Amino acid sequence: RTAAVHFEPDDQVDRLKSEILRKLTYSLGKAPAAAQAHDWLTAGILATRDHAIDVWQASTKESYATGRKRVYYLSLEFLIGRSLADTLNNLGLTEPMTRAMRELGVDLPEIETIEPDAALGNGGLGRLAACYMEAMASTGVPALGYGIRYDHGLFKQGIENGRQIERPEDWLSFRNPWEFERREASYRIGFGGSVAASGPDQVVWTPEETVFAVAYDTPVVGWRGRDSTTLRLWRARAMHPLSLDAFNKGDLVGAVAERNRAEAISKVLYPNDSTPAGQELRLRQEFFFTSASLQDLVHRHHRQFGSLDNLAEKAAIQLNDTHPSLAVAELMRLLLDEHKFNWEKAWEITNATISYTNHTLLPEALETWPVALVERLLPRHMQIIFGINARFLDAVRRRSPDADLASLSLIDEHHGRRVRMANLAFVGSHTVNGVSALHSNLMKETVFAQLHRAFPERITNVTNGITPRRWLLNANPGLTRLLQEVCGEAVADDIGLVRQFGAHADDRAVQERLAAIRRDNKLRLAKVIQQDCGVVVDPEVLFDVQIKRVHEYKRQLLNILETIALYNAIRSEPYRDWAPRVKVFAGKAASNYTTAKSIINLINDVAAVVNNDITTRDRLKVVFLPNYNVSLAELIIPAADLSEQISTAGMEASGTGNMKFALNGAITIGTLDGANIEIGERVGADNIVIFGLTADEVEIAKRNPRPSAEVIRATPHLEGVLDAVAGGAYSPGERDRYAQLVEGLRLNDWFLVLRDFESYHQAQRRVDALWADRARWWQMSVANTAHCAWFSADRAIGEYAERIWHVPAGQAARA
Ligand code: DL6
Repeated sequence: RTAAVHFEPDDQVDRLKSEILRKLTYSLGKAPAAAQAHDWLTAGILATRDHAIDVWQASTKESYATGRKRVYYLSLEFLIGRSLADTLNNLGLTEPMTRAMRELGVDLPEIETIEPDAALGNGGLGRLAACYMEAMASTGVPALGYGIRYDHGLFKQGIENGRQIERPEDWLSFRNPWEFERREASYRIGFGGSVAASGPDQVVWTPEETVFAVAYDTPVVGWRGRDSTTLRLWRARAMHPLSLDAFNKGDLVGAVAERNRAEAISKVLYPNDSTPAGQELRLRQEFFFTSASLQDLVHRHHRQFGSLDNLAEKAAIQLNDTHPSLAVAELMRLLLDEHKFNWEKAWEITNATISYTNHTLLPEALETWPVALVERLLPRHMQIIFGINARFLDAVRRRSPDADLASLSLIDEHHGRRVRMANLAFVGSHTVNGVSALHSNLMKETVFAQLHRAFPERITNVTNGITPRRWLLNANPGLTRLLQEVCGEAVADDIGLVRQFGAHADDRAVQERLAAIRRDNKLRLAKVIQQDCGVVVDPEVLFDVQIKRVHEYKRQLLNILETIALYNAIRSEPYRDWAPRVKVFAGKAASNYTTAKSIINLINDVAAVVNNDITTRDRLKVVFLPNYNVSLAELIIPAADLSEQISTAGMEASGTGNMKFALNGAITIGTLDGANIEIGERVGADNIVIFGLTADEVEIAKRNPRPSAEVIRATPHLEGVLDAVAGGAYSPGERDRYAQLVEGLRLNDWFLVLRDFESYHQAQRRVDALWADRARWWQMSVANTAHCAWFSADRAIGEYAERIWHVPAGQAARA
């Protein structure tokens, strides 16, 4: 198939100009002379969207005409970021649009920066979902992504006096020009009420409360505009938005009470990462979007094929983590109660249609809900879950009488009765995957050990991937140009071609080009650092970067403590040839996560001391960039020399930032955790800096913890660093600010910050030495870029398509 952009290049600019002007005039009602920057942006988006629609409609028409199997990707989070630059790039319209805007007196790159980030996610899990929507569009896998259209995405982070403060995010304040409201696609979502038998094997659920889910659709165009997927996000609306009765009686609050309660469901994204929120509203959100999505896909399937018997042949439902686990019970309900299947057939269809991705093994992040709450909110679903559990445990008991039924059960009886959402998803799915090789193995050995024994074929691995369009082509145009010169233009179509870059690792000219490209990227970042942190940094120094959610297991604390040790060392030997560095941090902490917020505070306090110290001025700077989001990542990653991936081994399921950095040529300093291991395998042990305990050693260390005092005694400099922090050396205005943080480490080094300190410190000295030998550094950088194409989301989607969904990828299928 040819791209949707089919007019001649010479006509393109004129045509786009007139399209923009038409949008400005007739959609926004603005004359060019009166148009503000955001008007031009909206007109540009609307003009671009028209091109996206051409692709979208062709894709949809084709997938209906051929009756191809479709993927339904259910995710509570889609961390999209900005869309204009990406869409233009995928449509091949970046250049003509830039020229068209220029001829209209508008600087496209400048107005692109005022597009708000769609931050409908917390971190890796949500960003992965966004990458996969684009990769499915790029590889021709027909797909719909289902989620929630939150009015307010992830909070905006401000830093005041070194502390994180949260402000509401408001991405819809200038409306969202990408989306289409689909009033006709609205479904009733019930909560509460009662369940009654209405005949033999027939059950009727009468909810006490009903809200509407209304669909909002956005096209996601793939590379070269060949195909498009659809992102369908649900907004909650009240059945009765206004009670006139109450209003007429003067009860203004009561008049809109139902509306407020209903709309609260899609009001805000929960700002938690790796910790389940206990609130009832969260469970309402989960059921709301799951039910709407399943009703929608069942309805569409029925309309297209006239029967649900072949649902599994034509639909693959992927659960992105356990948030949509209720899909298992909801699909059963729809099949049993609305389509009158018997239990066995309904279960066969459900199991053959659903698959589940696990994204964390952290016990505190594994979702469970009190049985009493589920029973009150979703009485019919609770019955179905009990029904699934009884049949499942019976079957296991028959097969293996000595099986550990208590840990297999969908109900945890230990902490009050709670529904284990991971067990529900596992039992209801035909395939369950982890997101890196290590993580998938750990699933089999730890959290899912018993379930794995019961279903030894069910767990598989699909290592995560990232879209090279956003994270290389768009984010790093300098490197992309170089790669195209060296590996051929086609590298944009086939990222695998970057492996040819490896042959040029020793080429001096290539190394010089790389250094110049990196320097330009660092200059761009340095400007933002100066603007946002008031700190001047030199683009010649090593940019050492840790950007991600702030969490104890990700160990920003290890990084900042080692930074203090380095600071002390530089101060005591100022004339040694230290590798000058800037330590760049960015990341948000969940609003209720006190320790993570304290770590942010500490980083900023250390920055204040270090950056004002004349002795270390040219050697060390520390900056914390506020409000980390997708757009900031796009700026920072191409400017990084060193990528910090230092989680406690066994705790980071995969990581995806690690892949973005490596593909852009940064060197990883990291533990043998998540996908770091696979990055190491691909780039080679000489081109990555590994330190710390392995996952197995971490397990042993946790079972036989060494007293912290002993570890500290055995670790040079650590005592001094901890004493200084605890004693207020970095918080002179509030001396005991970090007393608890340090005391916590001394009492229980759960994340092995102290245990891994020395190994990390030594690894950083290896980095110093490598940086001093710049030719070696650029060799390593080339090797990283050349061997990381495997981390493309296209590869990951190819694996899902072939091994889990059994959908042929479009281009191959049509060839
Ligand atoms: O799989 C995407 C991403 C991984 O790369 C990270 O390693 C992992 O921490 C993250 N998991 C979550 C889990 N949250 N919950 N629940 O965000 O997934």
